[in-house]
Amino acid sequence: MAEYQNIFTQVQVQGHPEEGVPIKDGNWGRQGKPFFNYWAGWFGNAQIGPIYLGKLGLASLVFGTIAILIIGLNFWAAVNWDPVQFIRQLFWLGLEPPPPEYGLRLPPLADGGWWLMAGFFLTISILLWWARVYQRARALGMGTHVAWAFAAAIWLYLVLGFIRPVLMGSWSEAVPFGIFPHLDWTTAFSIRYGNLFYNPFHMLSIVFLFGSTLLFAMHGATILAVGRYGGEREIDQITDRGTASERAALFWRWTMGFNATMESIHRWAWWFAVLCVVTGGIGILLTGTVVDNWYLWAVKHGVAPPYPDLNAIDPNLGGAVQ
Ligand code: 07D
Ligand code: 07D
Repeated sequence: MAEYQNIFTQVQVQGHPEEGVPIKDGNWGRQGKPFFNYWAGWFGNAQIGPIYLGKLGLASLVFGTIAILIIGLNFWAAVNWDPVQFIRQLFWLGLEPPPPEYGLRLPPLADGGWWLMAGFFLTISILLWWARVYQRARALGMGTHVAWAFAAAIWLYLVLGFIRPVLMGSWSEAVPFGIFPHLDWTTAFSIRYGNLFYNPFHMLSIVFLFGSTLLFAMHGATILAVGRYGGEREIDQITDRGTASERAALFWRWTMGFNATMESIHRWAWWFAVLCVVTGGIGILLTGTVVDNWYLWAVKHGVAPPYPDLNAIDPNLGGAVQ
């Protein structure tokens, strides 16, 4: 009985390494001699490699490496090239965007120029990786769902670091590079614009974030629970509904009156994940461009009750009491 209470993969099948389907002419070959790793087998497939690098993959890695080098060297310079301090302070080091006086102009390197350059290279790298994801899916005759989900995340990334700063007319609006500095930016952004909790798109984004984890837990748990009937062979279960699929569906229909299907649960998952960043991007785009203070916006629209006068201070009015 207990063997079916599976959390980690317990059965590892190892045969000859699988090279994968042949690729059409004109594409690169696959790199690396495949090997097996026992620990990889606990979490996924025990076979590591070969990997398809390709022109896009290589170009993306080159641009990404340049971005990381610019960021890393700036961090290191900030601690006077001391390697020990670099490691100790790594989480606190930051590469900041240019100050507001430069607007969208090119700033000197030491005054945000490096930030602009790193952002440029990072963005190229991410876009190239997106194209690679798209092309690899097409080459395998798959749908491009992964690429479009990734595009949704890139939308939020571009809103945060490019589209909104351009609309606001200043690079200084963008996010700094750095572990804690980017968290400080996130808090400062919320405070500056009157508390992001009152932004309805932040609310929606949270719904989809929390919803994604809930759906992921429900789906993962359900499939593991019917593992003894081959439930994880999901495609078989869609085309030839076996007892695993029937039981999984009945479980939810009997528990909550409604059940997803073997196919639709993956559409639920895709949409929840995608909508988290799509709604989030809309929320950030509206902030400072259309709405200057989400708390006051919420009061105006009957979302939040007006607090006693003394508590509502609008930072945009230099701290004047509303
Ligand atoms: C688990 C897949 C693996 C990915 C990982 C991230 C880097 C950055 C760069 C030192 C789930 C790799 C990280 C390559 C190294 C330098 C310069 C994905 C998984 C492990 N954040 N954020 C993190 C990014 C924003 C926020 C962690 C990126 C916004 C909060 C990590 C972006 C806002 C918290 C990180 C980005 C925001 C974090 C873990 C880009 C609002 C945390 C991420 C490109 C959305 C958490 C110390 C993770 C933390 C955290 C990376 C953008 C808020 C460093 C790359 C501006 C509140 N963010 N973030 O697991 O522990 O993602 O921070 O937009 O609490 Mg962030
Ligand atoms: C960042 C998409 C871009 C990432 C890409 C990845 C690499 C690395 C490396 C593989 C994450 C590129 C990857 C380069 C490759 C390797 C190794 C997705 C990103 C392309 N908030 N908040 C959100 C909550 C507060 C604030 C979203 C909760 C406060 C700001 C989410 C709370 C303040 C922003 C969310 C809370 C505040 C957000 C992010 C609770 C701070 C955003 C969704 C309970 C004091 C972002 C509309 C996401 C957004 C965002 C959750 C509180 C500020 C739902 C649960 C009130 C400024 N918040 N938040 O998936 O979209 O991000 O807002 O308190 O910008 Mg928030």
